[in-house]
Amino acid sequence: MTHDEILKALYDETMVGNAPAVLELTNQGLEDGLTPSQLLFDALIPSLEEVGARFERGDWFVPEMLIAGRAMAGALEVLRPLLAATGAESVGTFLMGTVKGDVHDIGKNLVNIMLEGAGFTVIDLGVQVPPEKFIAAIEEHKPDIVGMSAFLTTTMPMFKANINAIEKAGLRDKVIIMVGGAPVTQEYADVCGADGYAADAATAVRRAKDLLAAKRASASV
Ligand code: B1M
Repeated sequence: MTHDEILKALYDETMVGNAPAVLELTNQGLEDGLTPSQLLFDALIPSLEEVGARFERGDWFVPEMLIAGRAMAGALEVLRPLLAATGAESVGTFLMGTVKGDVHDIGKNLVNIMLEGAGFTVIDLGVQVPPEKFIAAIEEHKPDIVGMSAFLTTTMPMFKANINAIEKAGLRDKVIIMVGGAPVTQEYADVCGADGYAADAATAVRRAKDLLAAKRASASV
């Protein structure tokens, strides 16, 4: 198979949720010299975007989204060690979770992988994380940055609820807060009182590093 054929097959098999084929094509692509980024950005992510578009049009339903998501998650497990750094000194601690009421985690997991790849220590609280769990984890792990993902317009208000709870617990000035997820915008992040927003995993890493550098610089003057 040519590289284009592998990418096309990976796109197609992810869309129909054929997890064994997705795993095989991911491994085959890597063996044939495709990079993890090509597999992600030229096949896996566009495929899930198309699944979402079909769901939105009413052509496909939740089970189709579910099996496509599972197939993508299997591929991510193969790509994780290739994208994540090995043995690099930690540049900071990032506490991450998908907000209460929301079970989407593929995007969050991808952000985590890219953060690990950039040298962050990532503590992942999983999905459906309520405010009290964020607070307990901030107290326990003392992270530099708290990241929250929301993928539904109905769960985005949890950002503000979490930030209010963090403020009430007296922890707001101890952490940088970043938000993200498919429906989130910079404007929404500003309204919630977050310190940072990013539209995708690569930008999230850059933004995290910039925010941390700015905080450390202001602390040292
Ligand atoms: Co659902 N879902 N889903 N879903 N799902 C979406 C999000 C949706 C956009 C589909 C659509 O209508 N087009 C829509 C939300 C509409 C809206 O509110 N605006 C939707 C819906 C409606 C629902 C349900 C309500 C459906 C129902 O039951 N009727 C339901 C809700 C369940 C719940 O959470 N309570 C539901 C359920 C599910 C499944 C469980 C079946 C499955 C999730 C599987 C899983 O995650 N383990 C699923 C899936 C797979 C999707 C789509 C198809 C794919 C999501 C995905 O993984 N994308 C999605 C459609 C779409 O997004 N196009 C959809 C790939 C991923 C790499 O991208 O998630 O955007 P993304 O992550 C990006 C950025 O957002 C960013 O970086 C990531 C990597 O680049 N980012 C951050 C993420 N977090 C960040 C944090 C940061 C910074 C950047 O800083 C901290």
